Amino acid sequence: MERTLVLIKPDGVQRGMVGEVVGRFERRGLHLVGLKLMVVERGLAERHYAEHRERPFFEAVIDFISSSPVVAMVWEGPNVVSLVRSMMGPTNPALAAPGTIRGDLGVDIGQNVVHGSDSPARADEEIALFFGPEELVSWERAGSAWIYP
Ligand code: IDP
Ligand code: MG
Repeated sequence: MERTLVLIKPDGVQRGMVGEVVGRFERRGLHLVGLKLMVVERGLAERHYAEHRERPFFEAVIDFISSSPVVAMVWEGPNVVSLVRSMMGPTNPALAAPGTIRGDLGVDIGQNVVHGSDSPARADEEIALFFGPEELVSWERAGSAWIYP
């Protein structure tokens, strides 16, 4: 069973989109194993976005993700990494299809509502950055056999 890190970014929290975003993953049948509201301090932001250190937008991304609280979540399910990425839509909401989170809720490439890990290996690293093992809960969701046969 795969896991992925999802962040509802500061714009999503400030705009009252927490329930909207969480509800989409719940309705899809994904399994929630971790969730918290938190402020991302700059050190964590820089580790999280380390792959973009040389990019021109790096400072702006660090400023933005640390500017206001985020909701950090871990979701579990078969192929959950790519499934969440397809539900998010592409990085630039202007190119995201209606029906995706970014295509329905965003217009700006910086303020694009959500983050989702881009590979299972990266997901494991990002989950370890944002959550201690004691914060992740193993539980059985009622009716899960009707989602994952
Ligand atoms: P992703 O969030 O779809 O995985 P990445 O390429 O990993 O996209 O970029 C990380 C974040 O950096 C994006 O979600 C977006 O907020 C921001 N970003 C990416 N490219 C640009 C850009 O060209 N201008 C401004 N911000 C960008
Ligand atoms: Mg990325």
